Amino acid sequence: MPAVDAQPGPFSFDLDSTALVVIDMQRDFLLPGGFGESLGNDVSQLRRTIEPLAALMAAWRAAGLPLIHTREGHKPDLSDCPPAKLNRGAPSMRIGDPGTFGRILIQGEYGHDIVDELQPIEGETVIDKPGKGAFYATELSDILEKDGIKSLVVTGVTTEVCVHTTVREANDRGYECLVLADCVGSYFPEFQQVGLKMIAAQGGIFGWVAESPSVIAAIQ
Ligand code: C5J
Repeated sequence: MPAVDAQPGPFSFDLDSTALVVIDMQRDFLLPGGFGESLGNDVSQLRRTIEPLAALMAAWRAAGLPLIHTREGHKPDLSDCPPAKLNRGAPSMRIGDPGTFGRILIQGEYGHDIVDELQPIEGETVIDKPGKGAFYATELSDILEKDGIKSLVVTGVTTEVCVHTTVREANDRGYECLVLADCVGSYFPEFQQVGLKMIAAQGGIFGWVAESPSVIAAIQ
């Protein structure tokens, strides 16, 4: 059973029951000129994850292990977007408005899809989720159960929002979660730092934290 150096201690996982989850690496969040940047965010804080994540995905695929992508977004008629989410804050652009890359966070639009460097390949699961967590109103739970998955290696954006929500949901459902610090990103450096600390604090209150090279070495 491979094990990697992690916080708060070694993370062991079985190759037959571990999936890599890549959360919301979408153009709307990551591309310069897109929705994320329109909110005043520094997208370079997210874009630094692309290279290590591409290397991890290549190694994961080479090892023949299951890879699951998620995308946050909504139906074109916004029927799955609660008003509380749609109307939150005072952004210059809202979900569903026309943006640089099509209607913002709307399924089927260019901006809603995953960045070119990390596009899914045939056979990989893509979960469309209306919420921050990947379990809420999706088929993820059924897929993991059907495939006998017990551990998740979690990557993507943003650390303190969709990554945290998903890891907390997964932890409550009994999954062991390893979050990779170099493959998750926040627009806010302080949230990145504290977000990672929160996961591994108190003996790993809802997961472990490591770096991707140690996982790549463990699966080769
Ligand atoms: C946010 C996400 N931050 N994927 N989405 O709205 O974290």
